[in-house]
Amino acid sequence: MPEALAYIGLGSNLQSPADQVSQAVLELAALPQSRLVACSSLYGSPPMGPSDQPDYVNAVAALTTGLEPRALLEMLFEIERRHGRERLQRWGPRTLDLDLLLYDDRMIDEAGLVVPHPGLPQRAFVLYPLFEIAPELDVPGFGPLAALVDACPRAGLMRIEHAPGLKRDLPDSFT
Ligand code: 5RX
Ligand code: CA
Ligand code: CA
Repeated sequence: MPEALAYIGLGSNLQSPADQVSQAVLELAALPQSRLVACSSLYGSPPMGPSDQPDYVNAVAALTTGLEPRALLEMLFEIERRHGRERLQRWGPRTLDLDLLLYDDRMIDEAGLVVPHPGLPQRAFVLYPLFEIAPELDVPGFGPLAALVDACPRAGLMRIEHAPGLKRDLPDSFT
């Protein structure tokens, strides 16, 4: 079965968000037929959307996978459930949110499965971590990632640390 390259967005703002995100990266790495090939630093940012909730920790991971998009999505939901994800209010606080951002260069628009993720072009907490690990990427339907980053204010997004066990050197110019 052919391997695809998928990018996953991670977010948490409850119950030790940095630990939730770091642990979830390890669970992504352990998915069947999949290998973790890159992971961004962790980033902190104020909530977008409803503002009456704690700040978030976000990151983006890259996986090569033999899983089809729908199978991968189901496994992301399973990891969210293991982290005690409860769906109370739309865009409310959560222990863990995993979004399938990109799957190869495919454009998918099915019930519950839209790729590229529709929020991607406007969300600093997705664009900047993604750019850290894939600066040359073209986003299907939206063009060069670098142009999306240039058009998107950081909106308080701060790089806070490397993902544990995945420390790498970044250029000194990198903030
Ligand atoms: C709704 C995102 C409206 C943006 C959402 C996160 C807008 C968030 C997250 C941060 C949400 C979806 N804010 N808000 N990180 N998720 N910083 O992961 S809800 Cl405009
Ligand atoms: Ca999300
Ligand atoms: Ca989600």
